[in-house]
Amino acid sequence: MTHQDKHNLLTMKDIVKEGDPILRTVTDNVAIPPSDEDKQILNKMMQFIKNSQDETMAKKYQLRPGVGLSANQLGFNKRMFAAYLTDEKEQLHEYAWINPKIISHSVQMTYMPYGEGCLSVDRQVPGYVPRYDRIKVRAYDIEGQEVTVKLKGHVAIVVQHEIDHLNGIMFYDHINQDNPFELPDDVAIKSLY
Ligand code: UDB
Ligand code: ZN
Repeated sequence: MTHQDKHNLLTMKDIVKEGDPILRTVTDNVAIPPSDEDKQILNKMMQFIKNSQDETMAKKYQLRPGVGLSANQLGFNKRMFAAYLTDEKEQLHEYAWINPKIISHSVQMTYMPYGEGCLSVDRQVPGYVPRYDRIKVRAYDIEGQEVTVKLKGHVAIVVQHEIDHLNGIMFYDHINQDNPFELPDDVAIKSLY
């Protein structure tokens, strides 16, 4: 790690917190192929997530262990996000996606049994966040190549959470106002775990 890199590291203070209007903005599409500047932003976002999952780095820079980050969480009005996590089958998912779109989804829904949090939200918000169990996403990767990927379970939840950010939607917008642990009864729902 060079001196220069260190000062370019994203930390929690770079992350926009709830209340900032950028988190309620429907973000703009990014030009394809992405500019060097957009690629650099996306690479830094991915590095932040990886650092946050590295025990040494997380401790040193006080990072919350994250699995995804959208560009508007850094204040950029740009339609792109990074996600990095291993799924239920120990498969690694590493996505740096531009202009992502859910092109189809299951009727079946799912939710995180302990609810969701957010790197932009410094409080606990109890309640179930119903999500599609399976999604098919079309996006452009950092090289500007179109990709179509089918996802399910936890990684599908993460990608829906990030695409929501790009549409100005927060996870708690999906929580039932009257009873946070009530689920919609018009669809079959299963708990993730
Ligand atoms: C997260 N992390 O990064 F089930 F190994 C959350 C925070 C807000 C708690 C840091 C997370 O869910 N980590 C996690 C969960 C597991 C297993 C595991 C690590 N986000 C990302 C975010 O706010 N992006 O905008 C919130 C997640 C809640 C549901 C999907 C994204
Ligand atoms: Zn979030």
